[in-house]
Amino acid sequence: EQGWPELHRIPHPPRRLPLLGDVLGASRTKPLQDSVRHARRLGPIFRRKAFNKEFVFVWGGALSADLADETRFAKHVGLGIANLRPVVGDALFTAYNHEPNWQLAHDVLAPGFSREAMEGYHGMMLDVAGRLTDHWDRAAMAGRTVDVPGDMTKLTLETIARTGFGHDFGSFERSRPHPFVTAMVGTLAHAQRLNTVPAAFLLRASARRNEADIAYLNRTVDDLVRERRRGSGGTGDLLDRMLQTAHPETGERLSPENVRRQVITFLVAGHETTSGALSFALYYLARHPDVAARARAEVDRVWGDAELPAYDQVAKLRYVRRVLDESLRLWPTAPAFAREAREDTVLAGEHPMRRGAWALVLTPMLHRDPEVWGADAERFDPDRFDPKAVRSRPPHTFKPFGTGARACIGRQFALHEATLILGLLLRRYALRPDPDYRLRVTERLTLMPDGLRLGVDRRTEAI
Ligand code: MNH
Repeated sequence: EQGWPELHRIPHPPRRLPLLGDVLGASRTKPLQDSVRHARRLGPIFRRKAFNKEFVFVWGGALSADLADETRFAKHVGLGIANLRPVVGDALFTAYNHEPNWQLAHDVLAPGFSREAMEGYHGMMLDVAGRLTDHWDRAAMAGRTVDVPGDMTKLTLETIARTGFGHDFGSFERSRPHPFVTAMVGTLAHAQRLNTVPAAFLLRASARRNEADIAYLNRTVDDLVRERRRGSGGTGDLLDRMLQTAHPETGERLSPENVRRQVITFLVAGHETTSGALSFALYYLARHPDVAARARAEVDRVWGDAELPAYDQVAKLRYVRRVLDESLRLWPTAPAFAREAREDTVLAGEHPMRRGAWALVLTPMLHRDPEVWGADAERFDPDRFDPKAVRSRPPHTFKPFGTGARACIGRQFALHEATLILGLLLRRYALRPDPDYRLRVTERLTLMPDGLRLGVDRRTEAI
């Protein structure tokens, strides 16, 4: 029963393959969307069996809100995240709650996401955005469509590399993704595969490639750190904090091995999910010209004819932010997080759990719970995030950034960057969707709209 004394009361799919559980029936490359399909049939809490283990999934609003209670539950490092431990060990994202390096790194790096720090990144974000718009201007001129996820990935990788580490990957000068991105995608896909492929020998080739990918990530980061140590330091960015800042109370510092793991973590966590969020938002903006027109009118009004927005002018794009929130509601690009019981407890007064028992919160389904979001939960509607509508919903029912002490440290960074970019793009271009495109979502732990291309035209009407 694995920590759930009344597991038998939790529904599960029909078991056609008693030994392998549900796995072989599952889509190997789209485990999340496969779970979503089960969720729709089985209800707000259900279980699946894989490799003879039971995994409990939760998505009902009331159950998920109960799991957000930090006095009884905490982050669980399992499944996809645990599979990344060989890459990034006890760095922030993958640390177990009890590992001392979590608190140390959290306290040292949190000031890197303060308002003052963010204000310092703003100018660099604008510089990187300029490389994107140069690229899109050329496409517009030539009448070529743009590769949305590809370009958003270049943008967000350059942004975190530049603001966090003073590094330039030169993504926009390349026709193919930077090898760092290829290696990163490789390790994420391998981590996902470990959950869906039933026997290690089937993964021998993938595991070998994974070793090479990890070695490449390590090498890239070691070079970057060496360069910084040789030079006179950066501008007080994340890397400076990692290398120079001692813990305010204990005086402790991050070890070189830990710095390497943190740098990889931030380069990966700091761009992959934001890239997906921007891509989904652009998909919806292109599909909903009324929404795009309203958002564009807001940008014109708030930014006026200033050539580039000031830091404060980004958070004032309230409607653009709602477009982003609504995109993250339907496609939260980090689509699940796990919670474990700190002590023996009863989930939502119904399901006893022993200390250490855990469940996976399926965010895309939590964000579609009809009891929270209404019968039209599948419909894209940014007005769901106007302040009155937000106040009318129960707490802990919108969780694209996770929850509690281990929630996303980069949330403000991602929101500032994404709102800024959407504002700049809306102001500069009209978006032309391909009428034949049907949304396909690829998975490599994170979500991304596959093959999304858009036509872009420079706007001609007066601002
Ligand atoms: Mn982010 C944790 C989603 C952008 C760095 N992030 C999380 C979690 C979610 C998440 C969900 C919690 C996972 C869990 O409970 O197991 N993050 C996102 C999304 C975006 C995002 C949807 C963009 C949109 N994240 C960013 C950016 C950075 C970043 C940008 C860095 C600049 N995230 C992190 C780190 C953690 C994290 C680091 C781990 C925090 C911790 O455990 O202390």
